[in-house]
Amino acid sequence: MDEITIIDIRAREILDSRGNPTIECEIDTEFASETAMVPSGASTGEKEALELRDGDKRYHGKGVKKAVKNVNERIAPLLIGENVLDQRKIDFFMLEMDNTRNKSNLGANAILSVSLACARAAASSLGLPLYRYLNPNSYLLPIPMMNIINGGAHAGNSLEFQEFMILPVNLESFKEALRVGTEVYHELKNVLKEKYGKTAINIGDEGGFAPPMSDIEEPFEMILKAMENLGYDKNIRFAIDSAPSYFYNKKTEKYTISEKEYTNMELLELYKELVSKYNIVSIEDPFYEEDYEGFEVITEEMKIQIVGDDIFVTNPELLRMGIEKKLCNALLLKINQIGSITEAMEAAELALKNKYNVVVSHRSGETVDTSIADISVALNSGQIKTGAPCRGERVAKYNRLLKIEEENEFSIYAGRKFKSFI
Ligand code: 2PG
Ligand code: MG
Repeated sequence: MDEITIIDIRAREILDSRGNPTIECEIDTEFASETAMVPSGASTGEKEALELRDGDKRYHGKGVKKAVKNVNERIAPLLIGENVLDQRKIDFFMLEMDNTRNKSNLGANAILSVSLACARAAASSLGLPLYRYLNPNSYLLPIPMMNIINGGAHAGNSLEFQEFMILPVNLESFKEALRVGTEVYHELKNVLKEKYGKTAINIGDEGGFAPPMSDIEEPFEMILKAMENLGYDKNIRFAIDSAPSYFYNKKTEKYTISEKEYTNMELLELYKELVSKYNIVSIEDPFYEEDYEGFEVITEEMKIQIVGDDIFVTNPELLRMGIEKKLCNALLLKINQIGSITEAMEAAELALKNKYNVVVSHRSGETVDTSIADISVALNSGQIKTGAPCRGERVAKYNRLLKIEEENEFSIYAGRKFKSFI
């Protein structure tokens, strides 16, 4: 079948995992009806596509009625009658109608809700799971980067780094990896409770614990203890997302960690120390998004994965610049940063073609939409970042990956024999 007509498109305002409004879009074809829900970040890159919010009294200004209206009254009439299989054309129709650099006219949230619902409706109409529709040669189940200690903008504690993640590796399957990572998470809960008391097991936005720590080495020490208690020393690697817009001072161009100020090169030394002490295989956003010097030097000097999130915002143009300047060696792929499936896939392809790794990622404000699980498998990129194995909106993605693995006898778990990403 190469032509399946869009019969109806409807959007509505729903809530995300932080209780903020977001947009859900439903698309009907003759054969299927599918919905997509849009996530939302807290530590956003300055060049992300614009999330259209109402700015009035409702929901402290965060309502998305305007974006919903744009889908129902402007995008729907444009796309009803089009071929749902023509993802590229559908996305470009919306981009043309929007006609701005940052999607501020229709709203990136409005555009993405339709773009993603369109891909989901196309897959369902053909009777295919989303990953197989996006790529018939999907086979690689990703290493879950499980964010089990939260800091920065995602938690009410004093840790500057936003995410302390564990990667369960040297295991046969995704299913085993999820089990090992989850056991470490639960053991960490015991370790934290014992050391700091029960308030330490409150959780942050992505389901990781938010203990009252301020020393940057403490999270690693506590996780190490949990791993050792369980005998998983060989199965866990560490990754961090520094998300430094939270602790960077644009005026002084300094980074403040545990009340100490660092220049970018001093911060680099701190990273080197941490990497030599703990088994860290990946650092995301080690520097502020415009600190190109920091990114260039760290990518050159440290032979680990350096992931670009706020610096690239899933934008093919910015990624192209990064590739030329040799900034990072991996892309964090967040579809809502750019606002359409076509452009996000273009960014992923560009990265993979230039030997950059791709980490498919959730946002800190999420929904139970599981499309990113399928996208990570479709890209065979081998890495997904979707929080702790706790909180329904994060677990939904992990559970979806369990199903995908079960459906695919010939799939391979990306972390089966892991040495390093680089
Ligand atoms: C990040 C993300 C997701 P946010 O910085 O990588 O973990 O956070 O969605 O708040 O930008
Ligand atoms: Mg990040």
